[in-house]
Order: sequence, then C-alpha cells, then structure tokens
Amino acid sequence: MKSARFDEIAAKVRAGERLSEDDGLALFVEPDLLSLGALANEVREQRHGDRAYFNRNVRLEVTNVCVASCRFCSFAKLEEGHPDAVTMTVAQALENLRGKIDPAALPTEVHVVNGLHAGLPFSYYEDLLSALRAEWPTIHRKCFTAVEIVFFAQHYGMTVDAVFDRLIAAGLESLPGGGAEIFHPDVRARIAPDKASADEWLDVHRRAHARGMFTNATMLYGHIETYAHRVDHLLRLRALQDEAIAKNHPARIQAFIPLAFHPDGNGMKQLPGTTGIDDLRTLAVSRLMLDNVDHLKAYWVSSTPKVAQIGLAFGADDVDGTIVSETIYGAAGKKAPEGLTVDDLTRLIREAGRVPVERDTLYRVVQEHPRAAPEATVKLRDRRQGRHLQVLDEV
Ligand code: V47
Repeated sequence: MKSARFDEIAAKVRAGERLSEDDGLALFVEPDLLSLGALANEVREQRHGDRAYFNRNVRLEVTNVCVASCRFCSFAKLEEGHPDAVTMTVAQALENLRGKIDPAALPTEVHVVNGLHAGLPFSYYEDLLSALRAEWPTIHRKCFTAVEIVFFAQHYGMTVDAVFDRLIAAGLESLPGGGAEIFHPDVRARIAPDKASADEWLDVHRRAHARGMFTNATMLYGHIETYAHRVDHLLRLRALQDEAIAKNHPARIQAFIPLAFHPDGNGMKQLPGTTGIDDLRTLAVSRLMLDNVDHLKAYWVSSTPKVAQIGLAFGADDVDGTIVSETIYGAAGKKAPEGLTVDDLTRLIREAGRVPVERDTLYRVVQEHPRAAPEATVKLRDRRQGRHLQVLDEV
C-alpha cells in the first residue's frame, strides 16, 4: 500500500518541485515499490520518452596493482610481483584491445580504469592515451577515475589542472564516474580509507566541467551504508551539478550509475550482495532525487542484464554498452556475462517496450533502431520457436 507521504512526494515531483533529504529517505522506505517505480518512470519518460540508450564500448584495465586498500575491491593487488598482479606495457594494452575490437564494427568508446600504481612514470599514461588516439582516432577515450587523477597529482607532484593539461593534450576526452563509492566520511573512512576524499573527488569533476570535459558519477551501494548515506551522496552530486549549471558550463555530469556491491573475494565478503528490489528502488530514488542529471544508467554488469532491463521501467534510460570484457566485477563474483552483443542489447531494450538508441559517449545518436512492431515481435517469437523446435528435433 502506498503511504500518504508518497502521495505528497509525488505531488511535489509532478509540480516540478525539488525533493528534500527527508523526501529521499521516505522514498527509500516506501512500501509500494511499484508506485515508486511508476513515479520515476514518469520523470524518465518526460525526459527521454521511450528511448533507451546503449553504446558500443570496450573496457581496458592496464594495471591492477594499487596502493589503496579499499575493502570492497576484489580487483586490486597490492604489489607488483603478486602472482595475480598484471601491469601491461602500452604495446600490450594495444594488443589486448586489438583482441577485443572488430575493425569492421569499431566501438565508439574505450573506458579505461586502473589501480593506483606507484611505480609507473606519468609519461606511461600520456603514452597510453596518445597510442590509443593514433591507432583508433575515432574511438572516444573515457579514461581514469577522479581517484586516479588525485593520485596522479599527489604522486607526481602536480596540480589537478596540470594533470588535466597533460592528459588532455595526450588525448583524454572525458572522465568515467568511478571512485565515488559513498561520499559520507563515516562510511568512506571504513571502506576506502586511503584514497581521494569526497571533496577531492568532487573537486576533480568540478575542474573537469570548468574546462569543458563531461563526466559521469557513480555510487557503490549495498554494503555498510545506510539509506541516509545514499541520500547524502545523491545530494552532494546534485549540488555539484547545480554549480556547473549556475556557471553555465556546457560540460557537466551526464549520467549517474548506481553500482551494486558484489561481495566475492574482498574485505567485505561476509556481507550479502544486493537484492533485485534494492537495485530497482535505488534506481528509482536516484531518478527522482537527481533532478538535474540527464541520464540514469542501469549498468547491466553490476545489476545483471535481467534487472537492468526491468530498470528501464524504474527510471533508467541507459544500460551501458557491449563492454566485451572487464575484470573489476569479474573478480567480485558477477552474475552477468562477459559482454553483450548489439543484438542482445537491442533485444533486451525492445522487450522492455523501449526504442533502442545507440549513442556515443556524449549521448549523440549513432543509430536509432526501429521499435519492433507487435506483429514483428510475434513473427520473431514464432521464428524463434520454430528454430527451437528444429533444435529439439535434431537432438
Ligand atoms: O569505483 C569495485 C566499483 C567502480 C566492486 O562512468 C565494485 O560510465 C561492486 O565506475 N562490487 C568502477 N562494485 C566501475 C565504474 C563504472 C562502471 C560502469 C560505467 C561507468 C561510467 C563507471 O567499480 C569502482 C567501484 O565503485 N567496484 N569493486 C565490488 N566488489
């Protein structure tokens, strides 16, 4: 049953009023999940109609060696020389990507995230970017979380702006949303004690926006944080976005991506993973609280393709991309496949009743796929059943 409080909040949303911290907390405990989802869906459809975005992207993690000791991380290895430590040379990184990239159907984005490696020269990252640009000039380089940028500044003795100057000159085009985790210090001190603070993370994104670089933002949820910490996180992002808008920066946070905590093989393995209900609720509350961020991603790697698909009715308008392979969730016990094809993604989106739109990193339309007409869907289903019957007959 819908609460009376929910009706008040719904009225605010429909009147275009901004939701408060208290509203956010009430939404996280609203018993009627379907009404919450429907309200988030209203906002999502006002912004994006029936469109649901995806992109063709590849992931690259050049090193998992990391000086930070985040309790949620199953990916990082503390030292070079650990049997599972991997640090690619620039040539190896290109070779790795060549194995993931079909030259006949180039992806539009390479998303690079790494451990904080204390033994590499800064020129390594410049060389990596310029090598990516030289080999695949049309593939957008979305590289390095704000945490890596802060690490570069501290480790190589530069200001954040000087780091940006050099990385942008080498080919950096936008920042991914990683490293945000939970901003509130009570949680951050316990799960990510020795990397960029919330203020440092926010400052990197503020500076990126000021110089015309678009960014994403994430929130790692479903571990030791409370709903109050989640709302606090969303409000800090909303305030950062307000700043970019007030300063008339065209570049701002493009997409928010809630990331469901995966417990395998890390310092919080005693905790359970998230449930589908929490994943959907978190998407819906994020859509309603972040009234100034355009896109909400249901990241299929973290939530599974099935929950991401349902997420398209709970406020999300994007499912991320083809990925091909990634190792952060691979190490943490993900229940999702390695990569999805464009056919997989368009089918997932169509069956959710949406129109699949392939976008580039900056949400420019690459290709709008047709919405399957009901008749075509029936034919597709009949054909599939025909194929399945044939397969059975052959056994
Ligand atoms: O910051 C690490 C998370 C993030 C675990 O910008 C974990 O488009 C769950 O930020 N369980 C990196 N999460 C990935 C990321 C991202 C993903 C997709 C799209 C975009 C984008 C950014 O992965 C880290 C951390 O929050 N993470 N370990 C874990 N055990």
